[in-house]
Amino acid sequence: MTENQLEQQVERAVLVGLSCPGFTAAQGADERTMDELRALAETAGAQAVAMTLQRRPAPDARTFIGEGKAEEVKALAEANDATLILFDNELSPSQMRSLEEMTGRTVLDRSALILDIFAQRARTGEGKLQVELAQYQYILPRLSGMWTHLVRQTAGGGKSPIGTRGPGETQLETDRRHIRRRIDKLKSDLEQVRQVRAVQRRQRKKTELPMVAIVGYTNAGKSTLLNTLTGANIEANDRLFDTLDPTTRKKRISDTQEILLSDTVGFIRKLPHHLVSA
Ligand SMILES: Nc1nc2c(ncn2[C@@H]2O[C@H](COP(=O)(O)OP(=O)(O)OP(=O)(O)O)[C@@H](O)[C@H]2O)c(=O)[nH]1
Ligand SMILES: [Mg+2]
Repeated sequence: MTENQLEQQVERAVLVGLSCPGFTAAQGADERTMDELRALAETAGAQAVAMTLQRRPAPDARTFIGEGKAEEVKALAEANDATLILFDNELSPSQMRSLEEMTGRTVLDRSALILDIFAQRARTGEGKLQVELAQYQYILPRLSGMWTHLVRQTAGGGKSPIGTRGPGETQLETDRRHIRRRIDKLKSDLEQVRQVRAVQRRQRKKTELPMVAIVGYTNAGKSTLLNTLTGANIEANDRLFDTLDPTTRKKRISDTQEILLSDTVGFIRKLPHHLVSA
């Protein structure tokens, strides 16, 4: 593959954030969360080509950032050849739709982006079930219109454009009831997985080994630490949410004492609440 072809595969994105005096930390955007959004975009396979942080007294009901700013974002996208506009804040379904109509570009918010990364990364059965559940829960209230123009492929697909790795198109646009049924099914499947896990946990408790978890911000070096301490062969990479399916290893810490050491999924600011259990 030539370099030119490679370049074409990377989606170019304009990053947008809005700061308002009345916003909570979870609602707002600032330089720090915008930096994080850039890292999230790169992890998802997009290149941030422009960035703008808007301040206004309150969000605009229709366009969120205000009509004038939306025009500016459109011009930025045109000037930079961007196909994608990524918001650091959560948008309402109708705001997303208005912005897509105004800019002629795919508009995604932070939650959609994180969901997309999770869909790329989940490896185990349980991880995949949880991501699919979170995707459906995110999509359900947004069904009317917004996703319909996106060409959706199968969940977890590798090649589809960012924001389109999700459940298939036909179900989404037409059948809310189908999605609700699917959500129920996923929940009951997960419940079964949980019961199996509970049994495993009880067995582990019977062995009476103390459990230690390595926790911290995503990309902090948790998996690397577990690898170093136990010789486990977990992937450790310089990208966000590399580990979604945590590993546990036994570790001898003295002549008489062994412990169980677990890797965990990293923290990030403003994680969409549907994804917390995942
Ligand atoms: N300079 C430096 N880099 C480190 C250190 N520990 C890990 N890294 C690097 O930091 C990056 C992230 O490490 P990981 O172990 O994958 O981080 P993590 O906390 O498991 O990240 P997630 O699974 O994404 O939450 C990798 O590129 C590591 O090589 C360290 O002590 N010093
Ligand atoms: Mg890790």
